[in-house]
Amino acid sequence: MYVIATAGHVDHGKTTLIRALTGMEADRWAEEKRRGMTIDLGYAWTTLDSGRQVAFVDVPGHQRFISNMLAGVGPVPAVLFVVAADEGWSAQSAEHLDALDALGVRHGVLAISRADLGDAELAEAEARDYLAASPLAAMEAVAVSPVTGLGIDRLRGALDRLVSALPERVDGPARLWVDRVFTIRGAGTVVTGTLASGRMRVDDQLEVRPSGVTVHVRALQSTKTAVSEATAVARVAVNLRGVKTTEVRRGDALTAVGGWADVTVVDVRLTQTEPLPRELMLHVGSAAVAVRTRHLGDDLARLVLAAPLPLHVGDRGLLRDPGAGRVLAGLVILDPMPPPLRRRGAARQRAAELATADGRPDLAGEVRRRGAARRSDLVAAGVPADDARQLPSVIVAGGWLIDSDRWRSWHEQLETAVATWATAHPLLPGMPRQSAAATLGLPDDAMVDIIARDTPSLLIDGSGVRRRDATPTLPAEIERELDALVERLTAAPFDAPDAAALATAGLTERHLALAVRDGRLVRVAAGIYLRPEAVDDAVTRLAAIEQPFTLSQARIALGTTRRTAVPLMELLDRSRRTVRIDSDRRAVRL
Ligand SMILES: Nc1nc2c(ncn2[C@@H]2O[C@H](COP(=O)(O)OP(=O)(O)OP(=O)(O)O)[C@@H](O)[C@H]2O)c(=O)[nH]1
Ligand SMILES: [Mg+2]
Repeated sequence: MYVIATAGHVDHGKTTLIRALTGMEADRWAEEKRRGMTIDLGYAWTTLDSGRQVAFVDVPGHQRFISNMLAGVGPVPAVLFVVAADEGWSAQSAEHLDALDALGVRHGVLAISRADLGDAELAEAEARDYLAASPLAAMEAVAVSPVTGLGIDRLRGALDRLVSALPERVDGPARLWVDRVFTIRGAGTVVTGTLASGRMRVDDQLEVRPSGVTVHVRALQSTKTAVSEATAVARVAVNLRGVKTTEVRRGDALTAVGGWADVTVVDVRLTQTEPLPRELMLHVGSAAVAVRTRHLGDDLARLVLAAPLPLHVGDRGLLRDPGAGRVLAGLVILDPMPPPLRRRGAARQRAAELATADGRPDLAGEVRRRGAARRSDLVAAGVPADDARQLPSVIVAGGWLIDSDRWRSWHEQLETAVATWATAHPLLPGMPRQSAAATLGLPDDAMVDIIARDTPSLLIDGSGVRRRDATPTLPAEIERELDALVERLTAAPFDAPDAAALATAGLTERHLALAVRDGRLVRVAAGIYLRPEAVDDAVTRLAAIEQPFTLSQARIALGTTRRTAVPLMELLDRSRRTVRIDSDRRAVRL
């Protein structure tokens, strides 16, 4: 199926022409019929001579309903532009052309309508003047009059040629821009919209954005016919399970899970270079969202959205000033997840980074600009990452795609950072992840692990990153106290000093932990340290007494107190040197 939107000034004959082409009435509301004027979007369809099916989204021409017009045109790639022969080019002809221009619509047919009432040739010539500078300049024109039947067959032929130039389908994750929501008794919530990319099937799981509600497709219809699958671009009615009608509205999108993200900040290339007013409306698809603009330089700007939208690199939109009633610029999304601009000069630097970006997703370029990015984030931003492994400049590691130059320099920077850290903190076991991530400016703390594990000279564990050959040095007076402690434990192997004695000697947990790491002590329990030899020594002594033995007999054999004997015996149990016979007796394992 192909989808075409109408465009043109109020009363120029759009709806009448759609009726002549399809036999369907696009004005759905009683008020529209009474006033003879389109207020909201209308839908109709027909099959052309080639057998191709075309659905029309008929828009209102009246200036007051421009938002509805934009919601209709936003997701649609082609236009039936209607100008009345008797009235000629008019205010909303110009406004609609501005909108189509801004959205980059390049495919269209010009219908010079009401040809029975005026000079069609003159009207066409005039229209061509206005169209000359637009991407629609070369569209085919047909003079028509639904009243006399003039030109309708020629118009059908022109529409056939128009759609033959359109892509048969638009791939990518599904995104349907919602324009209508209603309830069908017995079936529940139905939304209709233009499926602008991807496909939908019955039973698919989808997300409603921006609400985030997860829904299932209960049934699908296209042109009032039940289908099991619809592919973009198409007009689709989706019967949903899992959502109330009050939870979806025009401007929302139904999206494939994992294919899209909630975007609130975008960097865009505009169709003009003038600085923009600060507050504008952004129109994309069927959505309209207030934005704050920030000029980055030349034709580049950053937009901060008042509400999130599912946007991809390359999406087209337009900025409108509702106060002035004017389309100010068209735009293409260059980056739907841009970095924050914090430092002075960051905007200019950002503009330089985006200088060559054109809205076509470029995986290597995206990874280079970011240094590193999660594969899933890139995919949700509209940058397919399937060939990441084929790109020489991209390293694939742990769900991340990393630029190879950045990867190398991060290795060097991490080694330097760890060395600097070790000098500044001789007693700490390693540089904490967060400090390392902050020093290198990494996008995520977990990246420290990925880099450290790939650096032969570094080790990473629960305490952080350190050099593999690191030997933290203790202050001289602490060394002396440790020597004294070891000497004391050599003379009396099981007479572990208590907490007070350790504190008096100035030995902290951290000092003792380093001595343990160096193999000078073992930690039996919190605050209880012995020489490593004491463990074997204890086993030998215990093996020499009668088996099994009680805790008290063990304590006597070792010449120690309960305070040391209890945790020491537990240590021997844990290391399977002794075995518990019952609640108070053990034996040495042979
Ligand atoms: N004589 C004649 N009248 C026409 C022709 N096309 C449309 N009209 C009349 O022009 C008036 C406006 O037609 P519509 O089709 O409602 O115009 P529209 O462009 O849909 O108007 P909006 O939706 O309000 O923007 C109606 O009274 C039509 O009957 C035509 O070819 N010849
Ligand atoms: Mg109409």
